[in-house]
This record gives sequence, structure tokens and C-alpha cells, in this order.
Amino acid sequence: MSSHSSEKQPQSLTRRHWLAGTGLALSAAGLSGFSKTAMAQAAATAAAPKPLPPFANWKTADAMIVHSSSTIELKRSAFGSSVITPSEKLFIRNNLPTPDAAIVADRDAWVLQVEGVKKPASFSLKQLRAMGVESVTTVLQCSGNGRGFFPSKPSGTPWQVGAAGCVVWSGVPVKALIEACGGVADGMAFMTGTGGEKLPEGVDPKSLIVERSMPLKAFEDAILAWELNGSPLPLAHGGPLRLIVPGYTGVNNIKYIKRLAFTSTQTEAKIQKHGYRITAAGQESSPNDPSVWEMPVKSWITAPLADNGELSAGQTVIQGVAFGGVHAVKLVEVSADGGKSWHKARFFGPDMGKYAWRQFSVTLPLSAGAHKLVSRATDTAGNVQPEQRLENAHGYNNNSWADHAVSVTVAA
Ligand SMILES: Nc1nc2c(c(=O)[nH]1)N[C@H]1C(S)=C(S)[C@@H](COP(=O)(O)O)O[C@H]1N2
Ligand SMILES: [Mo]
Repeated sequence: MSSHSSEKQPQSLTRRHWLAGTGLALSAAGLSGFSKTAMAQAAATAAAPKPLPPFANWKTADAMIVHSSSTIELKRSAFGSSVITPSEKLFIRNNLPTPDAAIVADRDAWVLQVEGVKKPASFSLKQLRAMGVESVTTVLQCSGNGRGFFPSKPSGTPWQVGAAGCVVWSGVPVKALIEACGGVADGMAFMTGTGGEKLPEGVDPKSLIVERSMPLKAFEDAILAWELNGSPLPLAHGGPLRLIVPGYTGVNNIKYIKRLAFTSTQTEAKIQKHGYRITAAGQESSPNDPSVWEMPVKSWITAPLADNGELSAGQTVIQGVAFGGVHAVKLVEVSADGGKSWHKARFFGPDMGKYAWRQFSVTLPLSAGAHKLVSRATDTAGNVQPEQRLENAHGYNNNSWADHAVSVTVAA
């Protein structure tokens, strides 16, 4: 298991240390009755929601599930009915410690190195801003979103549906940058982005660096973004500058990007060679396994949910989100009987382009009793969201409609 996908949670280690320490001290004092109370209190502490880490303390706390200080997801009940996910509700995933806030103190001074072009050059953010501006709405989704539904419990964060959001990015198109650099150099097959995190000394940089390669064609609609939802890109989401590759899973959207290179081969970084690949369950990842790049078509219901109070019998509005990765989503069908019969949903709200998700809704009569609500999306290329997940060792790309079912009970 690579350090990138194991998503270690230092907090739980700390808690275990603390518990061990407490147990020792109490047994030494022979206070077994008190020890039980202490253990009960410790258990309650363990179950209490973790607080937001300081760099993300501006998030809407009651809308988020804090798995660790670097893995924070949106609750299924908190998606709302607006196509755009407010930045305060956008999930966070950092593979390395978040860089110091000093990097967003003077945003314009941030420097991007461009390589593998006819005229390699470095550009400050100030210079990039002068090269043009475009905006694109994309679904940003972690490759492991839905991992929590794998019965095999792959290691890594057990995300449910909330490691995803639909947001607006603004910045300069990569195409414009390439043009300014005289075009892509001959023989290049990949676009490679490098994260600007400072790496610890004495460690092989390849083992830690967040550097990802993707097929060259990915540059077509990619942008180097400095704004998120109309505000300067927060540090938590990769400010001052981030690579946005529409339709590709989260990890390919390099935060704090310091180098954009066109390369003939994929990077040798561990996160590329062994991380983020679709590996057969029980096998070690190999560079021959397919890389996690384009997102598959997917949808999920966001309301009603079992924890939103009792439903009464009758017409019920069922809603959710659907997207097609690099293709627009074309159709969503909803079933209230676990997939036996399907009803066409309608899209509502603005269409923000093919890389955005669409909100869907359908009103169905629900009788008293238990119902299993599921949704199934189809994209414009004809890909249909499958019933079963694609089993894989690390729990990537789960788009199974069965796994994303919602069970509700309607009162008699
Ligand atoms: N430089 C850098 N870029 C990164 C990461 C990272 O750790 N460092 N994490 C990646 C992963 S795995 C995901 S899912 C997304 C998360 O983006 P967000 O935190 O803005 O939601 O960023 C990606 N880009
Ligand atoms: Mo991710």
C-alpha cells in the first residue's frame, strides 16, 4: 500500500497513545472503578466528531464529515439544490501536509515552470493573469469517492458520496500557455503536473511528490486556475495556482502547481507508478494497471434520506446529482423499488456545461413501508452507470448504482 493511498490518520494514533498512557497510570493507582469511567469517557471522545483543522476552519462545520485533518467530506444530506457547491462545502483531500499559508500571502509572486514546449519558460502568476482568462465549471471528485461502499474495505478513506463537488474555476487555459511557449515539443505524449509542497529532506522525492501524468489530449480543456467560485483560490484547494483537468478524477487536478511539463513518458513518481491504478483485488499495484484518469458516469440521490425525518405516504420529490466525466450527462432514471422499475427524471437548474453535474428530480408516489431509492445515469456517449462496482484493490471509481442506494421508510 502506498503512502499516498493509505491516508494515515495521525490523530487516531495520538488517541491510542493517550489511551495507553491513561490505562497505565490508572492501573498503577489501582482505581479500577474510576478506570471504567475514564474508559467510557475516552470512548465518547472517540465517537465525537473531529473538529475542522485550522486551515479549513472556514468550512461549514455541520455539513462536513472530518475523517482526518487532510480528508474531509460533505454529508450526503448537505448537497442542497444549487448546481454550484459553495466553497465552504467542498471536500478536502491532501496527500501531504498542507503548505504554509505564506504561499498565498503574495499570490502574484507564485512561479510556474513550463517544460516540454518549444520555448520552455517560467511565468509568475502575475504574468499568467495577463495571458487571458477563462472559466469552467467541473465536478471535482476524489478517485476514492464511494470507497466506503466496497465490502472488501480497501485501505484509504472510506468516502461515501461527499468527496465531490461542482464548482467554477477561473484562470488561463493551458492552450493559451502552450501557444505562448511556441507549442508542445515533438514526441510528447503526456501532460505532467507537479505539486509545490515542500518535501522533507533525506527522503526520495519520487516516493512522496504529488506529480501526475495524463494523456496529452487532457490539455485541450485544462486551465490553470487562480479563482474558485469567484474568489481567490483558497490554500486548502490549491491556491495560489491549480491545474484543473475537466472530467478527470481529483488527484489529476494538481494543487499549488509549480511545474507543468509535456513529457514523452509518465512520471516516475510513486503516486503515478503505483498509486491511483485500477489493480485487481488482492494484487500489488503495477505500472501496467490502468491509471485513474477520466471519471466514469455516475449519479446519486441526495434527498430524501433516512436521517431527514419520517416520510409520509404520497407524492415524494426525489432528487440528486448526475455527471458524465468527460461527457455530458444525458439521462437519469430513478427507481423506488431497488432497480426493478425505472422512471425518467428531469434535470433542473442551470446547465453549466458538459463537465458540470446536473441536478435531477422526479416525483413518485411512495406507499407506506420500506423503499430502496436508486438512480442510474447515462452520458452522451451512451455509457450507462452500472449496477455493480468495478472491484479493485484500492477502491477507486465506484459508480455502482446499487452501492449508492438510499433506504427510506414511509410511515403508515
Ligand atoms: N499538490 C497536490 N495536489 C493534489 C493533492 C495533493 O495532495 N497535493 N491531492 C489530490 C487529490 S487525491 C484530490 S481528491 C484533490 C482534492 O482537491 P480538494 O482538496 O481541493 O478537494 O486534489 C488533488 N491534488
Ligand atoms: Mo483523491
